[in-house]
Amino acid sequence: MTAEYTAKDITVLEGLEAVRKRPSMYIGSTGPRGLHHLVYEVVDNAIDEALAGACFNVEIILHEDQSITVIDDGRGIPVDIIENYGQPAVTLVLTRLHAGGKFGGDGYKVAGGLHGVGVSVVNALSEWLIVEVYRDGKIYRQEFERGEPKTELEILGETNKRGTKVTFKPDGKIMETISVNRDVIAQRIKETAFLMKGLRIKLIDERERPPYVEEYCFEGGIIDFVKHINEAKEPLHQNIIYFEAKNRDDTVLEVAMQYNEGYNESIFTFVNNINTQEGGTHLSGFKSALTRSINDYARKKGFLKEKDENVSGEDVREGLTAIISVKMKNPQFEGQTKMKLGNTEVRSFTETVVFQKLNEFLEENPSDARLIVTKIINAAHARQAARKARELVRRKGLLENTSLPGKLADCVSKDASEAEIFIVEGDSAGGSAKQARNRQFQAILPLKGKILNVEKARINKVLSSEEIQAIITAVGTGIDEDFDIENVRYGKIIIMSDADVDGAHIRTLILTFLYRFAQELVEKGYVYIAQPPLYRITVDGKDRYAYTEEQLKEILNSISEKKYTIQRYKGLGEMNPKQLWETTMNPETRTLVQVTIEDAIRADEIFSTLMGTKVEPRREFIEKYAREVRFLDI
Ligand code: 28F
Repeated sequence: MTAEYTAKDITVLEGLEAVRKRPSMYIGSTGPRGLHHLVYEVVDNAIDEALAGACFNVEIILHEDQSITVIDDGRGIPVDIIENYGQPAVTLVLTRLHAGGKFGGDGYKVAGGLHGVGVSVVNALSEWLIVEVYRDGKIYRQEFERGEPKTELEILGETNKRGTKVTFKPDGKIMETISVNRDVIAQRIKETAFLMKGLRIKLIDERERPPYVEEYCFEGGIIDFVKHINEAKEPLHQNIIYFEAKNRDDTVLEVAMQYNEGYNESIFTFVNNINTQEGGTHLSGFKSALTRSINDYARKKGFLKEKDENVSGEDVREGLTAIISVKMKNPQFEGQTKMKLGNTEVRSFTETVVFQKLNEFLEENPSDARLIVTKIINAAHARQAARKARELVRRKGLLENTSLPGKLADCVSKDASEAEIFIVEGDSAGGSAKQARNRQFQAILPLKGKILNVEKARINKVLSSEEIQAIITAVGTGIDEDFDIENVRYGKIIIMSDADVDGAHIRTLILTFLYRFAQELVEKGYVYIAQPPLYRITVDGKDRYAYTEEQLKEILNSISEKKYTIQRYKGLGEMNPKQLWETTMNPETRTLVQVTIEDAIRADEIFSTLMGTKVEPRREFIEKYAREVRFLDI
């Protein structure tokens, strides 16, 4: 045996141990996010088979014992013995780190972000895993424990099926939680189904009686995706613009787009079904083609009169919903989170295709074209007006830190890492909060009732709202193009509103504003929601607080014989400063819910549904989520 062989062997052993020792290096975290990564890793392998054109059905089953099964009807992981290793390919795939590409696996490979670490990582982090392969008329099976083979690869019998089935139970010794959130999985599966036209993906949750079953299959692909996003909005034109093209390297580009009556841009880009959240060459190619095509058309048809009059990139994207999906052999991912496509050839390919096909669409659909161009020219005019308004505001010093709003009760500390601001609904609650706070590090900004609904207004209108100006000035970062996180004055921006429907509305309005105009604050975890209690229960002269109806029941059960009084808080204003401090503001005793953007699409959906102009989807949403609205966690 050569020294080299021994060395290789050791590396492999270390590989699997390394995964168990430092799981976060491979799956990001051992919390819920990491757990879902394990599921995606296995699902993505099935989706890769579909990308290769070899699989049409995928099934995901969440079992009662918290194990998870994924089945596809692809070619089945190869089982032949690999030379030099003396083991079946499937065993190597499950026990070697990054074995995926090593044995000449071709076709599309998912390799972005945290995905594509390889199913061996899932195996290493599973209490047990069973793989079954249906291939060449036979059923193959092998079992593993914590990444190590417990059986040889055995032939169980015969079958006329094809495909791969993996069942695994995440290791509770490593993962903080092993209970998969069905909605999180469903959201992602749905997205994948949109991107893989015609692929049937079934989700079964056996942890419920009777089991919950949902099937996702979209014959329209990304056209259905755009329809879905625009469902809660008012489409500007009937026809969804769609095109598809393939280049010499077999790179497939698909674009679907439709304008709506709103003002926000919702462009989502994907490479091999991975959401490229930082964009990249496909996005920049699309943007420049869109701007060029619209300007050319608008000039040619006399919408733009002056020779040097142009609409800007921002103008042509106002109210645009678009999906750009690229499927390609060797994607290069760049950027901070490896979610930006780097391949330069994709830029020119996308730009050429989009320019040509968009020109065709505009020529062939003159009534849609007129609606679109008119909207864009309105946007350009509004933007010029907004620029003037902003300059005016800037000149007044309102976007800078020079003059803080009069009603802000600022804190003593100027250190953003300890300072926090409570944005409070109403003057009376504001008064209580001012008395309750620790003025060393807690600032209070009382707002007068409802703030402007920014989903329905353009930026100049937004900026002219007094309440919005107060928030901007107090927080210090500026907004939109002027946004700079360096200038943030507080490390925590805490929205404190009543625990009722009105309070939820105000909270959502503030969140919408922050999400649209200071997204980085949300992304970087600066934004929190205070959790005031619903009830105060007094027993033996001592106060206890219930934050949910369940907690109230628990407390009432636990004190069954004793005399008690109960107060239902209808608003923050009903609490005295001491109670407000104890329950909602004191860092030692309060709970805050951090607002995170897990998924820009979901957030966009929620905001459009809650804030948009259409009444019906909004009512449906509120009915569906009425109970959760209190903890709206986007
Ligand atoms: C339940 C999750 O993992 N499905 C998979 C295949 C198919 C092939 C493959 C997978 C070859 C040796 C690298 C078959 N025939 N579902 C899955 N289906 N992996 S994973 O090949 C892996 C490469 O090592 C496959 C021909 N080519 C590829």
